[in-house]
Amino acid sequence: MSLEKQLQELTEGKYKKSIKDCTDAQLYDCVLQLTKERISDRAEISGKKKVYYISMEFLIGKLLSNNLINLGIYEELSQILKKNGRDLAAIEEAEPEPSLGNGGLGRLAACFLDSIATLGLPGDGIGLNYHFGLFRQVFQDKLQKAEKNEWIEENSWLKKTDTKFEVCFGNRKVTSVLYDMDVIGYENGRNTLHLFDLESVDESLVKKGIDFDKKRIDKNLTLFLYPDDSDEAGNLLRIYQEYFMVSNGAQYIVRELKKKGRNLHHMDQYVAIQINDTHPTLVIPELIRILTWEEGFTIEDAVRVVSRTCAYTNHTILAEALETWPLAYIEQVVPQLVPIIKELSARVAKKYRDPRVQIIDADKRVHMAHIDIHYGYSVNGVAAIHTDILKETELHHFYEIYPEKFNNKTNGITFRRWLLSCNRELSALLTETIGEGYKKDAKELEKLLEWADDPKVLDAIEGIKMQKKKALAAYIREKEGIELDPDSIFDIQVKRLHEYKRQQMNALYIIHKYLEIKGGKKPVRPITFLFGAKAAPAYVIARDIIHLLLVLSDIVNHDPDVSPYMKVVMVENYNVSYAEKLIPACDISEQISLASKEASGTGNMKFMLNGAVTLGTSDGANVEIHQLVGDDNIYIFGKKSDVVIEHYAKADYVSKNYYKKSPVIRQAVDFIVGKQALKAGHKENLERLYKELLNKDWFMTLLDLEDYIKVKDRMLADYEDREKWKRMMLVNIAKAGFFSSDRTIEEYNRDIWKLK
Ligand code: 26Q
Repeated sequence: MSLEKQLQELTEGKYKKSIKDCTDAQLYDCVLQLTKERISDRAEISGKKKVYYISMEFLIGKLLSNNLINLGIYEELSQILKKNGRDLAAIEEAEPEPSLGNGGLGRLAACFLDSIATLGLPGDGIGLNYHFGLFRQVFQDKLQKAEKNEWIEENSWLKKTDTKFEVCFGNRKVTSVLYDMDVIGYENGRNTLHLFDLESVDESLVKKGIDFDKKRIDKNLTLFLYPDDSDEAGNLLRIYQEYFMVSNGAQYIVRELKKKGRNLHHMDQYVAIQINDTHPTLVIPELIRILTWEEGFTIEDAVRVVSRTCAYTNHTILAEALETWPLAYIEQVVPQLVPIIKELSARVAKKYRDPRVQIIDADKRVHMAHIDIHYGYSVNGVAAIHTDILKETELHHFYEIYPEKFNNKTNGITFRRWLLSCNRELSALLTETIGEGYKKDAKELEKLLEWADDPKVLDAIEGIKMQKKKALAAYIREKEGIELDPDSIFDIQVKRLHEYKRQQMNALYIIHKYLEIKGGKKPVRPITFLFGAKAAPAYVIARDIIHLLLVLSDIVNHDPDVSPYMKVVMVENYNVSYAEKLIPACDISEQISLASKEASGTGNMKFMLNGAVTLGTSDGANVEIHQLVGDDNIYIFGKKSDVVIEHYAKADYVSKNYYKKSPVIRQAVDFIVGKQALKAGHKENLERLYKELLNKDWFMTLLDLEDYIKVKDRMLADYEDREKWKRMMLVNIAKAGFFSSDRTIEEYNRDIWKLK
């Protein structure tokens, strides 16, 4: 049936209306239905061996555009709607965004599912169906407030299945229900994301904000996703969630193997399980439990085959983010796993005396990563520098035992979402210039280098950037009520709020600029500073930094001496959809984490691909971006990771010394508790932040501040050399091919999963 006819039948059947007469919401509902029907025609990807990507987070974003693109019907549908006086973009606005992830780790899982299906590899996701996901952020009185994000509608991408499992906790038994979402490859077949839910979940437990009765496990288990902070991580509920996920996942995998008639003793020939950070670690003892208790395996056999099946990815070296749980907690939540964890720990203790590699430590805490490393067959970091640091410092003692397990898999992003979908204009220009090949083979983007001196192509890239800046300005006018000048430089920092990511350093630069302008030193061209970030509700300093940014936005934007030259905007509830609008409009991409702390970063790749130039430290994948584009096409500043690591080792960084030494630093820091700021903001928050910077500054903001100011000023000046800047944009786009998640997944498959 033709696409138009199919849509017509749907609108007539469901709403007794023509395409022209439906509301946007009704049309969205019909297009959703149509897309689901088209997806179900696609063949399921199959093969002898399958990967299960287990993750507490899948930050999938809205799915309509992506699914239409991957089905190859985006353009056609867009034309049909246009002919009927309708606009696909307006219809997409009606789709709610699921917030099933915190940030990078969850978004990576979503990009990986897209690439696995695109490459035609059999691979499913296993996760949880959080009813309210991560909280929705609103600003009140210049403070972050958390509300629930309701995203599940009557008709959605979720398909309820008949699959149910029982999950036993120490004090009760619960039943799960499985919801599936199709994952469609780009011009390829279909895999599945399995999201487990609690049958007895009760949304009415949530009263106001995001508060709910933490004790009602049978009702609350799948209500919310935990924010990525360490303060609240001690909560038992997180362990309940983790076990609920892995128990369902393990049961699902074993059931599927049996259905296919596979010999479980050879599980590793049919299945690879990729453990996304330590959060799903309990899948290892859970599988061992199932195999020994229910399948009659000896413990030897169970341990052997599970260890050959599970592989672990590390996403952080922040000590405070590494999961360790008191054994007593695990005893309370899943007593049935305790004898197994003790056995696994005893085997390690028998072989290795080093206390640093034990599973259960002297304080009776269980180190999740240690289970993964001893009882998995692969350990990977997510960028070259990150993997090197793991080997040399953080996990050095493990590297000495198992050098063969360690490998690097530099992260990637799916170009379907982060180029074809969010920047159709740029993608059309690329197709016109270098052909379609880059859509399937991202390396072909390098062909663009042949046009590096072609004024027509360079101007076209610049023109598209302007178009995207105008579109963002219009969106921000509507959403935030702030007017932006598209001729100004758009400087953007969007990512989770964390001290190591150093949004506070960017804020200090803004203060510095503000004071310069007040002193009569006007920039040649106005600058727009854009931020987007959620802070974990229990992370006090992170919330204080948001407060400072909102205070600065108020002061700067309302100062008639200054606002013609600079604006500061902190967008509310930054999420995937917002990212898709911000990233294509960016001139300067802020990637300013303290060297050694950002495992990889993936936003940096998205900005580069869309023609932004990076201002960054030698951290995470910035290092590889630098190598690819060369010194002339990136702005690197700040102390290198070896220097930073040495400061930590010697504990010799004293932020006050930097404050005392430099008048520029002093002025900027003092502004936080100056008259103006205190008038616009809250004393308590601002003073706390001020003291933190002066007395602690754990992530060494003041160490790099002067260099940051210097390099950022040089970058702003270079922006005026339009020929140079346009060329930098082009080189960044051309060199971004390496960061396609298709490349990353090919490497996972080649080195770890070995599916085909
Ligand atoms: C742990 C225990 C209890 C509650 C929550 C958590 C928790 C949840 C989420 C801990 C960490 C996270 C998320 C981590 C994350 O997003 N890491 C990022 O992963 C990206 C993909 O590899 C990297 O690019 C980023 O550098 C890294 O910060």
